[in-house]
Amino acid sequence: MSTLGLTETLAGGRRAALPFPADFWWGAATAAYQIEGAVTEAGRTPSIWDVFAATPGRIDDGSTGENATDHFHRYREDVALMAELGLAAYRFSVSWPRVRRAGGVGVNAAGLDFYDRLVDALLAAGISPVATLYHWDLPQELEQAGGWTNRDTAFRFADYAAAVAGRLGDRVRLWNTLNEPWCSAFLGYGSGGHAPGRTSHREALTAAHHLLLAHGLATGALRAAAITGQVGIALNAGTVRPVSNTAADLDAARRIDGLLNRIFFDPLLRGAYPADVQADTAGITDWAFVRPGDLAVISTPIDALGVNYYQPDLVGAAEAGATDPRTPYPTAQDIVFHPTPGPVTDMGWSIDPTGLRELLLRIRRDYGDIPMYVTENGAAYADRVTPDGRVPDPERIDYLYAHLAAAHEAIAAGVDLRGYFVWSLLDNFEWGYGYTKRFGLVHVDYATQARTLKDSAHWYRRVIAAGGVVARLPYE
Ligand code: IFM
Repeated sequence: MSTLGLTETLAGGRRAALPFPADFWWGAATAAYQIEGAVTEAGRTPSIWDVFAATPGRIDDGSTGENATDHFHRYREDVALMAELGLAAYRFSVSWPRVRRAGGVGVNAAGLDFYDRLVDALLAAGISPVATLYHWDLPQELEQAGGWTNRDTAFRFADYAAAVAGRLGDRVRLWNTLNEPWCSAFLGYGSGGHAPGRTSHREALTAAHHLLLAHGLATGALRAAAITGQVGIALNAGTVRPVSNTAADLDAARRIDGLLNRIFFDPLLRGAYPADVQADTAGITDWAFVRPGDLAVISTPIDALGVNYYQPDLVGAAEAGATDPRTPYPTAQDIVFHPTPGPVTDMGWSIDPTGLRELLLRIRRDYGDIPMYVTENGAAYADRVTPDGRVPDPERIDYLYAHLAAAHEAIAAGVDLRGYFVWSLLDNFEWGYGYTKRFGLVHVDYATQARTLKDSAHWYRRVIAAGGVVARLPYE
């Protein structure tokens, strides 16, 4: 990676106020269930999200991903939008229920055909394909067999990874085995806010381990398939801050950091679970699900780490009655999450780019100089198309500007950051919030499926063209 200098001259004689390395991947990300629709086409089988979303009361607006943004049929139009933005890379997820055949015997070639066409379209547009193998859409059949609490699911995932690698392994440039396994485990099996909606802290911890095992097995399967790209995982890691320096608040921050970050980083990058997390959760599980050899599989070296960052956490010891009874954190019954002072997005998430810089530096300090990508970062706002056909979203431009500036600082401080993916390319199905939250660079009218570039998309196009952040202001 080149050393950054503020006076670096960019191609065409233009200067970027915050220039990034010349080979930096400017990207955008999506996930299958959030955009594809076409849930019964080409042999796709049901996923846990089809079942969860169809359950009354689970999704704020009562919607599902049945049609979503119809990307399954409109992917060529969407790739053309990516090309218009000048994206260097596009991170999408492969839907396991599209690739798995009912009953689990063999592979659904028609499902793989879709991703084959997508990857070819990306390459034809000069965009590097980045594939995530699991972005939360477990085949429902596997959930009926125990889901991620069943160790066998990890082995089925490795089979699936091998099948996808057999088809796309010659063209995908970067693989993410899993997206945000914390959400799959602790929201899916702990708080129940995500599919499959189970509420057992013991099951959540079991699921976390089996997800990690699945990652390690899949990493081996990808490499055995002689893929040409790199392998990594995308974690929703966070910066956890104590609300004060009292011993109780410091301990609350240690425990949340353990259950959000170290429970994944340590086995992946050090080959061991953190002893304090195991001790803290000893009353919930005996960790017997960790079998001899598992940690060696989980710590199979990866090429790059993906970091999904949205906001920091501010935590402290709880006052009586202040805790969230449905906390996803197994040992957080006496911990409270405080709002970080300052502005928030439409999700109510605090806007604090210093958390991103801190997180990237912390990973490097504690786990070594591993190549990293910001695999997700972005903000939801209540965007509207104006009568003149524009979508003004100055807050999103501010958010992206500030986080890119933080990423730039991290690179300048020595972090080997190789790319940045805006979440998201398109407005989409935001899980439990349905279609009520808009994260896209591109506005989607769900009635007509019309796509409109928001001001932030025009701004991002200029950033990409200049190779760095040129201005905080909207586009010219
Ligand atoms: O939409 C999600 C995405 O699927 C995973 N990371 C966070 C995003 C915003 O909530």
